[in-house]
Amino acid sequence: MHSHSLKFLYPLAGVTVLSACGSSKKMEQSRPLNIVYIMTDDHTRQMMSCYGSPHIQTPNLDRIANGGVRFTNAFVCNSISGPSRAALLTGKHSHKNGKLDNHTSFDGNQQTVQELLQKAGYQTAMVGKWHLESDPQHLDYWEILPGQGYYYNPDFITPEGRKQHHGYVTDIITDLSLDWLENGRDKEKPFVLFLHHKAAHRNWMPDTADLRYYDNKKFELPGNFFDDYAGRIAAQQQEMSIASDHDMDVVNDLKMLRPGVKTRLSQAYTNGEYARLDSAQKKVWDAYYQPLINDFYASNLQGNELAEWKYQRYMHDYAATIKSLDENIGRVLDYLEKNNMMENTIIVYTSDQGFYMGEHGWFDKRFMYEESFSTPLIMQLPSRFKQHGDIPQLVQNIDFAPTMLAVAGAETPSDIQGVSLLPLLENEKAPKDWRKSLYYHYYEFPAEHMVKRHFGVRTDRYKLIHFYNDIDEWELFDLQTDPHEMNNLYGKAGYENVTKELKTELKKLQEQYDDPIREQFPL
Ligand code: SGN
Ligand code: CA
Repeated sequence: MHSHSLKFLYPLAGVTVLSACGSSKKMEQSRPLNIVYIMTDDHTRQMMSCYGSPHIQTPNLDRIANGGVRFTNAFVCNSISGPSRAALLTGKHSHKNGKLDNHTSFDGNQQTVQELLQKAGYQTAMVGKWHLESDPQHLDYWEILPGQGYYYNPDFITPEGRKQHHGYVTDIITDLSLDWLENGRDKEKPFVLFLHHKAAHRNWMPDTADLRYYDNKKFELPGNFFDDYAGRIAAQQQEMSIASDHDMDVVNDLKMLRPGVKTRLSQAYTNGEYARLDSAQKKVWDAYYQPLINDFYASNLQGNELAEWKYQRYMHDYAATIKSLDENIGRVLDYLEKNNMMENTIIVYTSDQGFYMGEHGWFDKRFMYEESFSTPLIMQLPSRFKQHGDIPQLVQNIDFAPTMLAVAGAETPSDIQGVSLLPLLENEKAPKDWRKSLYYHYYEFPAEHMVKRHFGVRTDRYKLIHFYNDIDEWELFDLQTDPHEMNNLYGKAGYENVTKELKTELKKLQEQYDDPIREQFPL
């Protein structure tokens, strides 16, 4: 068996010949692997037990990690939804695919991975959060949420127009995906299924069935919850603080709805998610939240007590939202197992970026700090792959497209900037010349949460960030001695050489990826 471990890499021509003569079962085993690419929204490693979450268990995600690999250094190139999705589909950094922030529309006429996979004989499907504004192209099947979509009774956009489905979004996205796997696809062809969940995006609306699941849980406060942001100017000026009533809204985010109480975002809740609950759902919802609402307004918490209460409610609702997500991932795994598809399918689980679960006192993402720059990445692999367990190499979301193309045995066009992860999966020893640093560039400012524009470089040990636009600040962190990035070493004595080396590396990356920003800030 092992001597044939590279068999799935043969080109498309071979597939056609085989599929014309082989029995269907034999063909299933010898043709290129199927890809089930599951991407959630804002799901972070701190909330996955396979990444050692101090908070919750995610047993079905553990199944994926146990059946393959866990990347311990996976990152995004721009920590926000639309740009992350564009990087996935193009294999390019934001300045090359044109999707710099959530507000610009993605040019769908450019080369995409689903187009190349389709040409290589794959069936292509996309279900769930799309968030690229322009219409999907080169997908044999698609059913997507408009914009962020809703948790309850969500609308979907399809090639035939809009449809509303009754129920909870994580269930529905899974139902649609399983239905396509069972009834929609051409079973003679390999496929890629992009299964893109809305969970666990703000404002963290759990399934009514899971509302009480974490009720007896007290979530441990991160050590730097009361961070004072000393030495980090951009961090002082963000608007994503749990403690701030402006940033984290007690009604919209924490559901403390009471007649007469108006907050910045209370209408977003009453006209949005809350309004979408049907009467049965609303009954269960209100029965759960009303006593909490009564207690909350009666206790009149202030200061740190209020901040900690907000943290507990945030963590509770986020965790309960993940409960349904994990169960629905289990349904997908069960289906693939039951249909003997584990040996001809790679299952990827990742998120559009990481998230803050109270670290630095925050929710949301955007910063190049570890919690949001990183993204979970685990894969269930057929047994012919040699690699198992942890993969520590630096990888990035621009690597997904070339990885999928390599799995398909298709050529990767030279303008794709990521690299295939297959060599890391196939061999127990990683290639010696694997990349030594990663490039990051975030653009969405001024905008919600007010995270300044910045770019930077991360190596195994260090991170150098430059914040620009209406600010001109540098930050340097030693991740070995300061994993929580509290101590900005930039400009401190003794770090001159490290800084110089990192600037040289940053310059090299900006040249390699051809980021025009380098003309504005020559290094
Ligand atoms: C919404 C959220 C923000 C979030 C962005 C981007 N506000 O605007 O908190 O940062 O989405 O998220 S909300 O009041 O509408 O919930 S992303 O994952 O799509 O990039
Ligand atoms: Ca997101």
